[in-house]
Amino acid sequence: MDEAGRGSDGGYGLAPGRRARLRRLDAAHHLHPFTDNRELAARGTRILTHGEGVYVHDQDGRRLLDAFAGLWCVNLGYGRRELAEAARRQMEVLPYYNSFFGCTTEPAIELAAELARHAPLEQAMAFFTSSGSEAIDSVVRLVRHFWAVQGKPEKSHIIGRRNGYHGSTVAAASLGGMAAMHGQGGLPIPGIHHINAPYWFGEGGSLSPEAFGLQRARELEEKILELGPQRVAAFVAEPIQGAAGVFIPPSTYWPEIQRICRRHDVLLVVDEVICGFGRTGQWFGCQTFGIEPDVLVVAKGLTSGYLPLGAVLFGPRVGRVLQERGGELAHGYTYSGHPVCCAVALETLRILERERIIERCQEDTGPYLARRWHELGTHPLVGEARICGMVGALELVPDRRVRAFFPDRGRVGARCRDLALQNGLILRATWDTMLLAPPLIIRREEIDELVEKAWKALDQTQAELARG
Ligand code: PXG
Repeated sequence: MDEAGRGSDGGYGLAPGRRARLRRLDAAHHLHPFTDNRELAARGTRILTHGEGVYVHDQDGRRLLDAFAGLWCVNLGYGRRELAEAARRQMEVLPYYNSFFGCTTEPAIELAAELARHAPLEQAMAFFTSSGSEAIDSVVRLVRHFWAVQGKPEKSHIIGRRNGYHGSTVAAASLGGMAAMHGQGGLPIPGIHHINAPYWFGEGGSLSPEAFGLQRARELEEKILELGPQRVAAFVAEPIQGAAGVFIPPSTYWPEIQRICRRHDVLLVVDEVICGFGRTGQWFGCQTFGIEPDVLVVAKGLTSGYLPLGAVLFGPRVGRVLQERGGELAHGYTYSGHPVCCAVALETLRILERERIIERCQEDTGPYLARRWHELGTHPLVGEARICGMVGALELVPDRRVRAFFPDRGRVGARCRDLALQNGLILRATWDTMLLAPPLIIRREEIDELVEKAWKALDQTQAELARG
């Protein structure tokens, strides 16, 4: 790297002195989320400096293909000037006003209406938050309120899934089914229950995917009957479980869940924080899986990750009750309907439509990515390659003829992730499952590069395993 910090591949990194100073300050003053902070302080953090398209650049001026869209969110890719422009315009006109006390702003109104136009809900009503976690917390409070104002305060229990991920606030982490998260901070809170996930590769045993999907869906009915349907407010689930390892459910799963929720009058809340806005090849995961939810939760791709924004979208049944019989909603955030975030979301939705990005994923890049991803499925280290639209996973296994994990789960996945990074590719690992969620704007030649680099990382991982 030269004095200006120009790296070998032409990207601008950080000059060595500045890089060292930033790392020192980071280690001294910054606690990182989902990170062993002692280990990180010793190693030194990786500092990303800028990005364009599907690439980000790091402190050393290395250009990395981001096959994980930041954190499942930068769907339009990096460096979109229109989004920066939308934020700048709104900041100049009106940087902030609240949606309390009978007020709101133009972008909040327009965005609520646009979301209602796109969402697979009739006459949707939006409640805005700053994140997916806050949106899930809002769901917990507002669905309980929905039943309470109809004279059913006891209909308050909420069912989620083991290894589901719905965020990190107290209610969202409780509703999620991550054991490590429940182990910190005294979770889960009361009134939250979990059933097993439709993770066929890991837990399907000798059942066919279809039979297994039905079996796992019927756990919901058992749980509802155990608690008593009159006490169950809602079931909350991701169309595809993302953070857990991209669990794409068998085809039998969602129709059965839908039937069970209807039969027992339990609200179906679908967490579209990852799946929403094109990730599964349609606007919403609900559409991909034919789900008709009562409530839908969005964040991440809503602004392509450019600003923090989430929303709960209520279908007519719940929305109307909250509006007409909910009284004063004793719930809300300073930044509910933040005009700058809403302006950026509006521009994000406009770009998705104008550039036909979701259609392109559906008709062209999605099928191409699927074909190339399945090629990775033939690698000797891979037990299964699965993909739905622009989200996928590879299961790394010791013997690809058997659906069984490595004994020391997580080590091989972490190694493969690190080797991919050395090759200039950002992939995420959950245990030994490699996860894929590139920006939706990824082009065919970038998909080729992604697959080539992933294959190389798999080869290198396998070579290391062979050496023992
Ligand atoms: N629901 C789902 C389905 C998510 O994936 C949230 C809610 C919470 O959103 P916020 O905006 O509060 O983070 C998420 C977030 C990972 C990882 O390791 C995934 C998420 C967040 C952090 C890490 O894959 N998803």
